[in-house]
Amino acid sequence: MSTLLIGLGGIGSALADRVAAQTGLPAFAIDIESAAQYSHARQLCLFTGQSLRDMLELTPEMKAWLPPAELMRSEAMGGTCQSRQMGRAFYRHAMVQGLLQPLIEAAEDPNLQRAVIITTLVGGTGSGLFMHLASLLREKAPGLELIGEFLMPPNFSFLDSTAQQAHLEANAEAACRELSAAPLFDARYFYDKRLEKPDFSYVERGILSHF
Ligand SMILES: Nc1nc2c(ncn2[C@@H]2O[C@H](COP(=O)(O)OP(=O)(O)O)[C@@H](O)[C@H]2O)c(=O)[nH]1
Ligand SMILES: [Mg+2]
Repeated sequence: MSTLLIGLGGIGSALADRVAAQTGLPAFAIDIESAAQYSHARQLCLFTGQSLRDMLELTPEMKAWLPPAELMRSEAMGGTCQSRQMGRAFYRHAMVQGLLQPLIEAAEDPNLQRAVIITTLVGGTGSGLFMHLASLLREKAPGLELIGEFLMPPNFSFLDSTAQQAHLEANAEAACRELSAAPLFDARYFYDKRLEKPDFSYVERGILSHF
């Protein structure tokens, strides 16, 4: 079956790259900035050098749903800082700038039958934009089968900060509510490991076992 892998965020991108290396499948790695060099996946970076404030000037419709607090967080920290709204802002901006065109072209290939989106639901990037990306794929390729390979909060029990843990749970819950409101995916969840460090090789093996 003709399949495209799409990794979102840092962990999703790394996993998509490793699965692509072992299967030979085409893959995209979508993240805010280029944090790593991938051997197989094509990288699409959503950060264009503009601050969130500049992005808002270019795409003012985002003001309707982007809270001012996210602007301050962005100025202080960069990235999406575990904020799903920031992930969504980067996605909207990238769409307006045409940055996702290579992915749209790959999705529109009439021979493509399936897209597998690999992401954690706990952060800001993948969790914030995966539903928007799925809607886009549905629009561009209505017959495409969509599979979600999702990492859930228990995978991150190694994080010692309670504040960070709270974000993980809230983000995953919000993402799951969106999923149940618009069930675009045949979803598979990875949640049953108590990891002592960020080693997601069991997820990689799990995804590979689905092919
Ligand atoms: N301590 C630690 N935390 C990590 C590591 N990788 C990911 N995380 C945590 O896992 C969350 C999700 O990771 P990531 O894939 O980057 O999410 P996204 O890019 O926002 O979609 C991050 O917000 C971090 O809290 C790591 O190597 N070490
Ligand atoms: Mg990240």
